[in-house]
Amino acid sequence: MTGTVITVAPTGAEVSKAEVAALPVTLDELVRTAKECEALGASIIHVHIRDDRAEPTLDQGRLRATVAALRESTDLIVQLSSGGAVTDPEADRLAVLDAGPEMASCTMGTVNFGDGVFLNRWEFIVELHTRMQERGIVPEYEIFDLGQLTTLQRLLGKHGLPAGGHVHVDLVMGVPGGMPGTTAALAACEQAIRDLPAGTTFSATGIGRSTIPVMLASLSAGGHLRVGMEDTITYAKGQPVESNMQLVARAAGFAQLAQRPPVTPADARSLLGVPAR
Ligand code: KMH
Ligand code: ZN
Repeated sequence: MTGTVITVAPTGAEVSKAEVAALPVTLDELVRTAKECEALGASIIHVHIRDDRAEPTLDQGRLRATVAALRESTDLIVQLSSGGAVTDPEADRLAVLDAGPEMASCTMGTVNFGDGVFLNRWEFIVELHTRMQERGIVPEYEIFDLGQLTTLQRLLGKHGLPAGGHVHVDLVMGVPGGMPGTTAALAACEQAIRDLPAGTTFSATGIGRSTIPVMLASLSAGGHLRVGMEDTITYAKGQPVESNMQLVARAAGFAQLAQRPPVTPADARSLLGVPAR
């Protein structure tokens, strides 16, 4: 596997539409973004949705409509966030799986998250993991701190491999409260990933100004990339991000320079154990 899986995380739950007008929050905006990012090299879309007031929501009807619209309009792997916003109750986060995504995120521990707490109790993690196993939904294990890789090792040891049999983690670096977005921290994670099942893959994203160091470190360590306005709203010092497409284009350019060009959604499915469409 020499190519790069590029995930776009276009919206998230934290950025305010009032402050960042380019943030895609309606279904139309999301679908248009998805199509354009696919054309630029993205193969996965990590989805958070918003309500009519552009506030984060886990409304089941909207989630289902979003999955259907993205599948209809693109070939991207649709990965729903089970993380939601820090205020979302566990029951609503589990119910995200009812919307029938191909993939969903599954965070490996509690972490301070700016002024909030992103709560992920062990029992909740086990429930998410086993429900995904039962339903054939492929998890992306979200890692905010080094020790969460050990939690993942414990989870797999006690409860078995995920649907599809392949383990894929995403290092979310530079969250205030989590690990820093540095080459040293990424290298420590890469070392710990070697203790996970053979063939485990990883992607990485750096929040805010750590986006470029993390992207370069991940490419050099054989990792994949996640970019998007969920994680980064400043393109360069004093220059706001214009669109998710701008971030995907930059990631695809770096991947090309690293001689690890973006892979297609079909190739990403085969790498990650997601059934072909
Ligand atoms: N919005 C964060 C509290 C995920 O999508 O799984 C959690 C998050 C992780 O974004
Ligand atoms: Zn997310």
